[in-house]
Amino acid sequence: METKKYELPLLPYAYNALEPFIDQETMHIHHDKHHAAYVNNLNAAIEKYPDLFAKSAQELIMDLSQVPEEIKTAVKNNAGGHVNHSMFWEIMGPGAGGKPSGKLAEQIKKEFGGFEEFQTKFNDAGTKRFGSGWVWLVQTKDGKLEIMSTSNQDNPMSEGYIAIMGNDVWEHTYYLKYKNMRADYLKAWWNVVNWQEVEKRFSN
Ligand code: MN3
Repeated sequence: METKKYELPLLPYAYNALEPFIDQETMHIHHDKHHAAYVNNLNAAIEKYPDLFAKSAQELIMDLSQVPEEIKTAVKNNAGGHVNHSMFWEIMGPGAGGKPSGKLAEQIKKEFGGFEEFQTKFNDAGTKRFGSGWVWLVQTKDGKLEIMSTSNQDNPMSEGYIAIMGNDVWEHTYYLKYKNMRADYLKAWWNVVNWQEVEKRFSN
């Protein structure tokens, strides 16, 4: 059987494209080292059960019961890291920011009271996540929006949610520029959110 290894996607813009909100050096370390390590570690784990290379990283984390016990934790962490970061690069962009539009904007207004209220709640959930993890806007099976946070590289897809957008609150995301001020990073991050990409992930 032919095995196709998981690959690190190219950053869809220049490393300095998100300046001044996310600095170039952070982007290099984050993409070229951290994300690359998740991909390499995922490949190393799956080598032992190469039939699993037929599944996408997303398929792996959506149903971890199909993954042998011996590599389950490695797959959860590293397929999660691969899926989460692949999304993260795509939902950011240069000259982005602003607000969502269309159906997503309407539903955010309906469920959170308004865009600013939504941002405050999202930032709050990201600030309160203890240690390393992610903060998410997810859609439930019945189509409702929720804000949640997860630890480590856990993805809400493993719990049956659709991940619409997520922000990485591991220190490696912000420490060079923002030091310990995670809340400042969370506020600045809205300036690089590519709402067109986020809206693609929202189904209505
Ligand atoms: Mn990260």
